Amino acid sequence: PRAIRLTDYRPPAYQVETVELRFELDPANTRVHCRMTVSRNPACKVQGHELNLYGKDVELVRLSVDGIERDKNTWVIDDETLTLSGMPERAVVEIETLIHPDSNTALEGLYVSSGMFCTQCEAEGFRRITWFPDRPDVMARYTTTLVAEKTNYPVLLSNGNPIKRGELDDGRHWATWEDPFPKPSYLFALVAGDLACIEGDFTTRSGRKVDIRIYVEHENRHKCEHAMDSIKQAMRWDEETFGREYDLDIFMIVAVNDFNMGAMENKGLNIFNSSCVLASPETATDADYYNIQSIIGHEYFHNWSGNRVTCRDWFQLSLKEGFTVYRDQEFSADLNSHPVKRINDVNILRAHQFAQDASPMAHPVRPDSYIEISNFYTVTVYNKGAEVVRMIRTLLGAETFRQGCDLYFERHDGQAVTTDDFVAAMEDASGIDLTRFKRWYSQAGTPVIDVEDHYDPQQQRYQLTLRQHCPATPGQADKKPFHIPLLTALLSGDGSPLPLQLEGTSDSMAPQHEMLLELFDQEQRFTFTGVAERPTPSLLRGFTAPVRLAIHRDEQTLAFLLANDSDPFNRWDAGQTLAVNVLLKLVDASQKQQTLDIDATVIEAFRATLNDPRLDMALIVQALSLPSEAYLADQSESVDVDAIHAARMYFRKTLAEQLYDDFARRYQALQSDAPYRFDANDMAQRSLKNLCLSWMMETEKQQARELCVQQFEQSSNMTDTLAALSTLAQHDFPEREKALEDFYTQWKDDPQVVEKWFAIQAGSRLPETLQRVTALLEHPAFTLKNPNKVRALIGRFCQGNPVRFHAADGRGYRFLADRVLELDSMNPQIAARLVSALSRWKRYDPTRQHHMTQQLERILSHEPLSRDVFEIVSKSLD
Ligand code: HT7
Ligand code: ZN
Repeated sequence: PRAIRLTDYRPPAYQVETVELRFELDPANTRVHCRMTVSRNPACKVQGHELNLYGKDVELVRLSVDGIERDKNTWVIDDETLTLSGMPERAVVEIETLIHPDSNTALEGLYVSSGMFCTQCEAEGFRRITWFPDRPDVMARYTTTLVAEKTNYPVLLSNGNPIKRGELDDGRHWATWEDPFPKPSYLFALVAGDLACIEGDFTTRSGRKVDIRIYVEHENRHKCEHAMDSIKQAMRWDEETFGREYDLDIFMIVAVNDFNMGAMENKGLNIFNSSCVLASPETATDADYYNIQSIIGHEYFHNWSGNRVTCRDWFQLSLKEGFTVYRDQEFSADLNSHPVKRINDVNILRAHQFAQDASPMAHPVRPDSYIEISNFYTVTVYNKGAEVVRMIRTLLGAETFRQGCDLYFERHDGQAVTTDDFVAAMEDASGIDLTRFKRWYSQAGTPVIDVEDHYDPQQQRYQLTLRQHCPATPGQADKKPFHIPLLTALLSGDGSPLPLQLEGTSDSMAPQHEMLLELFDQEQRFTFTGVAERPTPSLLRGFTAPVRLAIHRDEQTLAFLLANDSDPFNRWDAGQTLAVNVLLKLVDASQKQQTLDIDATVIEAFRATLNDPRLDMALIVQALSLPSEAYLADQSESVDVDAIHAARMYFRKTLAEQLYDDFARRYQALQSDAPYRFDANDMAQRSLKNLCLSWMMETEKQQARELCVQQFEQSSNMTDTLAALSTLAQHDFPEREKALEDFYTQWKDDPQVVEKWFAIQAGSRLPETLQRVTALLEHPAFTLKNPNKVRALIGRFCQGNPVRFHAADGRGYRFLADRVLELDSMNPQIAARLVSALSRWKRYDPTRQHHMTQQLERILSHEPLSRDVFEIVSKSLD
């Protein structure tokens, strides 16, 4: 397979003005008629009258230009590209194709899921429907007619507004939809099926009444209230925060059971994985409710950041994804809690994106080459991309940033643009030069900032020396310095932030207690004057840049920051660093087979946090959640999976024994009979209660076991039931099997709950987990054809259970490779996501390295192999 490069980008020779599509829907053979008006693109400077169309797995029945039938000799097909030469300046091109939705297991293009037709066209799925200039910079107006048998497919949907419908005399009916907004083909969608419709409405601030419709399978109609509330919240929030209004008369969401990702922002017709829409207190957890709200927000916000203004090419993916993740993060924070949201987002970034940046798959936020674009829907493009937007907001200030956004939307409405265009709008709105800042888009890797400080009590001067470097990444050995915003405070002995005066700047009227330091060069020195005592620096407050801080702080300093820092993020971060330091010492002791021990001050710091009445409950939960094994692995020179697991287990058991009474007291005090509400306060209470339960269970005391079983049996909401069940699943007690069985019997008809049941078993740290997971592959509720089931069982085991997946004899790796090879011909996107669990083999000991590379080579030698899996495996072995 060939790599596609950003430097090879050329504007298309032809633009498409209008597209008329007619689908005669039939699961085995769907006939697609596409009529498009094309014209030469003035932006294309090369001479020539060649129209390039892309197609994959479509049978070409007929092709005509201006009504004249063309035969095979008048075009050339090379792989996925069909080139029609001798095209006039303007023409009407008509194409008829046959496709086979019921055998489409890749879930790209048009396919059948639980008896309904649906589509997924991003990134390059439209070419599986018809031959078409399937690239994001070709934007056209679509009119779509769907024809289908009426009893099985009473609901016929596409983008835009419904304009006509009718019946045929052979039992079929039809509907025509018209989308007034020009869009790229990746935003095209259709749905046909027997679905229930839940209706709501929203009046925009300019007075437009929008009908909101959620389509789901009939048995799920009672699970849509939260999604409906979330849509209205998102519509309101985007008006208030970004001044963006909805622009069609209808906004629709459809829930689909078989879906490769979470959801898709098709214009006016968002298609969602059922697990990201459906919720009821009995079947969905707080985390599900939270997730649904944020994903609904995310897809809705794409209506502007992605649909009205879209990407010129797929290298610009972060233009819409990074910006939209930033927008959904702010939405969730505004509706729930800012510090908790920030902590969760940084946890994801550090555990997954930093790891990707340090792997063979490292790539810039704007990649410069790819083999298969589906492999670039990554934490780097999404989450680091969001951090880049957040840094721009930090540098410009909230108000100017909003002006920059307004300018960007106004300037580029209806266009397909680049991340450079986004940054240019920010520069023009603010007058700030972001030339160097743009390196965040083009350079991969996580910068490291070394911190050195010096205090001179005589001069009352405090000096911070900051040096940055960035490790090499594939194809980028040397990096230029990044422009890094570092929000900083200096804390006095009692924890209050000191007034700040930077040497060389004039006195400001109101003294600042927090200052944005901007790092541009490899080394910079900041000198603060009038500092009356040796301060404790509080750097990178709120995590203002996606960097690693290399700063030596002893346990006393970290404990001080944990107790006193006025920035809630840094307070939490100090606690995490303290825990990491203790855990890494335990790892070291475990490797040397020394006795393990934890200092009493650490235990007392945890006790004080648990019992602090002033602390927000949600923040207590964050503070008492130990760094994950994945994060500890990232912090280690070379990963010793078993020692990391042993150290973490020892920490959990010791702390649980020592604080048992405190946990039990809090657990009892947090009991409540109130009906379930999705509300920040109630959620914080439930999560603290369940955190106490899981710590108590580490002691394996009879009382804890009984409480856990009691909660499992008596709770009326899935958050508490699942918390009890997941805790039980970690312990080899007889209660465990019974609970797992009872749970399945109760919920076997609810696919989303069955997914949880698979995931809990796959995530168990018990030694027999791989055997259990292997046996579950044969379970009647499991199928490789459903991505949610694959993610729940195989994904959870390989990506969320390090100690069992990385078994020293390589069983876990062989299991994964077997599944990847089985899946590759069915659904390459999902196979490629799974195989990335083997990418970081260099971080492990020689025996594991050998087992991992053996499996990677085994996969690579398999024929045929999809582009998706080929790219990940070959880059991993490079
Ligand atoms: N823009 C979408 C990305 C996407 C996708 C969604 C579903 C299935 C396959 C997909 N490939 C790419 C989702 C989003 O980020 O909003
Ligand atoms: Zn998105």
